[in-house]
Amino acid sequence: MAFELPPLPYAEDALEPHISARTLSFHYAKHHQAYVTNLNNLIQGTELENKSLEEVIRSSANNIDKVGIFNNSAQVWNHTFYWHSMKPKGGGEPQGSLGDQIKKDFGNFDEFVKLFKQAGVGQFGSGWAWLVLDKNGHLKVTKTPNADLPLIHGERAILTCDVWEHAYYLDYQNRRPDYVDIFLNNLANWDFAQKNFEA
Ligand code: MN3
Repeated sequence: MAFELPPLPYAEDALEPHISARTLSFHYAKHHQAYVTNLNNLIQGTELENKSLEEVIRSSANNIDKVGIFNNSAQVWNHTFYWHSMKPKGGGEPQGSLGDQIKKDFGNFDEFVKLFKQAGVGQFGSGWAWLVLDKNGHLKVTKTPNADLPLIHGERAILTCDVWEHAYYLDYQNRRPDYVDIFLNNLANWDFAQKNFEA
């Protein structure tokens, strides 16, 4: 059973003016689709064919013979998670138990913002900025290169921002800091993050 490109949780122009329909269209219909297509081609006829996406990711992680499978399966997962990490009229400070835990683990929301921005801007080359729940139940900000993701580090993903150039270059060119600011101020989907926190 082949993997399929999951539907976007909103229209391609829903995040304008912050992320253009042109960016979202290329990112979803070309990049995300390519990871799905590549993954299906790589696992066709192998023992991974009928595994869940998470199982494929775990079994190919840190395996020199399965680098392509890991990269594509992880990127399929990362992008689906990223679409849900944003929403129209998102951003700002979260309320509820996640908001409380952020204050507890980071001291205050501004400190989280500072660390998340540092992670996104400071990731050299392609990668991801994350809010995760670590093994000890503490919230942490991390960054990962390329397709790497919290799942294989024993951490639970709560929220992510894609900082590959394809995520922002058409709209922001080299201004990655502006894109990460906009993500935090106008796009971050704290309802989704709260669900991941409670899960
Ligand atoms: Mn991407």
